[in-house]
Amino acid sequence: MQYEANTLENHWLPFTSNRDFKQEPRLLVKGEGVYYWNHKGEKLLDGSSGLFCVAAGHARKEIAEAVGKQLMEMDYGPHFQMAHPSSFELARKVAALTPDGLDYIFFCNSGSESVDTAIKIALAYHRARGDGQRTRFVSRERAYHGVNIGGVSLAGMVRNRETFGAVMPGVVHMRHTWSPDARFTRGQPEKGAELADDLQRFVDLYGASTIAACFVEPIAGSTGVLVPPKGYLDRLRKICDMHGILLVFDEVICGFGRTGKAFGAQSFGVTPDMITMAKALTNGAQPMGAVAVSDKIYGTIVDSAPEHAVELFHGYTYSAHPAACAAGIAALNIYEKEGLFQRAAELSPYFLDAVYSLKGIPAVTDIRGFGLLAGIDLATDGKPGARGYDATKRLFAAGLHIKFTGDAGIVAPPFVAEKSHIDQMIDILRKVFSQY
Ligand code: PXG
Repeated sequence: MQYEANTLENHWLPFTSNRDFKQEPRLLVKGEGVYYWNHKGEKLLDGSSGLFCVAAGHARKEIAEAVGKQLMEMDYGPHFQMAHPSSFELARKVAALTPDGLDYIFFCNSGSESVDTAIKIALAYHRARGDGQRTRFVSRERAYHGVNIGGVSLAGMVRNRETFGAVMPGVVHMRHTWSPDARFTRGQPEKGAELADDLQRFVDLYGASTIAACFVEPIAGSTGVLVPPKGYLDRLRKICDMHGILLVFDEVICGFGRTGKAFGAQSFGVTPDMITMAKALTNGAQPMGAVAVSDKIYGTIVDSAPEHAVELFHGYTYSAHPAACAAGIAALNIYEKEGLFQRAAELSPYFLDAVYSLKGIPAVTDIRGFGLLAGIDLATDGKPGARGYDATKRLFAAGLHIKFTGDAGIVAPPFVAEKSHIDQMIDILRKVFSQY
């Protein structure tokens, strides 16, 4: 196949310096296992599981076949006031993985949609209880909750917010949990649980009766893998419980084994009221997101509506798309059959040893890690993000795909990676980072 340069013009790439890209395109044309191939036929290791979604490795035949079969059987069916059986099967499988009591699954098409869906469910829940004045949301600095209006308002990344203004009113941000004192901590930092008291301060300032929900990623992924300090999530849970505030975990990256258990909620032993998820739900093979909702929230909203009435005025044309459900079922079957969450847990110490061996390279200023997820900070050079972008390109040229946000590289290998793949990834990282 020919990949002509002049065919690159019309696609406006997301989160990309389009002008620079078109000068020096990086096209991925094939994926298999832990590898990609680019348009020049060069093989690259996938050190970020695509964008943290391809947990079981690329080109899984079982998923491709299930999607193909579903499309031939029924390509599309409406989901408003009717359904197809596979969405119930997938919901049952997801609910079996979520913590006890989070048994209802609302499907959408991406992580961003799952966040905006959870915002709306939180508002609907309080309204159904006659508590409709709870419209304020608490989030956190350095959070990433997708790019839709709700998620951008919750997010704590300046570049994602500044162009779009204060679009959703009534969002306040707790401090993030990164601390210079905890640099190079492996796993959860000992100190910092008291940062959760920021939530209590908002209660004291605004009144609990105005706050609908508190959103956090158990591990803030996109902004460089900020692992929660010991006791931090427990403390958020306690403050939420004291004041009737819903706790939402955004597990779009953490979910489906990345932390060594099905969800971060289980790894950190804290159960939220809702979990947002996407990415590895289908192993990245079809676009899909979901929100797992507590029995209490589901029951309150559904039971408060008159009989025969729609209970929640929300949903998407492609909610629970049959092809996505087929991919989800096949992906979860692979995770179970191959024990991949367990494998992630078992591989984690080796992976973290390897990543932390990069400490000592002058340009590496911090490393954080948990499960099969690690963030590596590079010293800023010139403008923030310039070195991260440069590193992305150098790594790509050296045969490794790593996603950088700003100057933080996020390493998240597929769970099927062998130790030898981890070694190769670290060798390339060491070589490239040592050039700075
Ligand atoms: N919440 C979290 C915690 C995420 O990490 C989303 C929501 C949005 O998901 P969608 O499917 O709408 O993209 C995400 C997505 C990065 C990077 O550079 C992270 C994501 C996506 C793309 C790049 O770290 N996370």
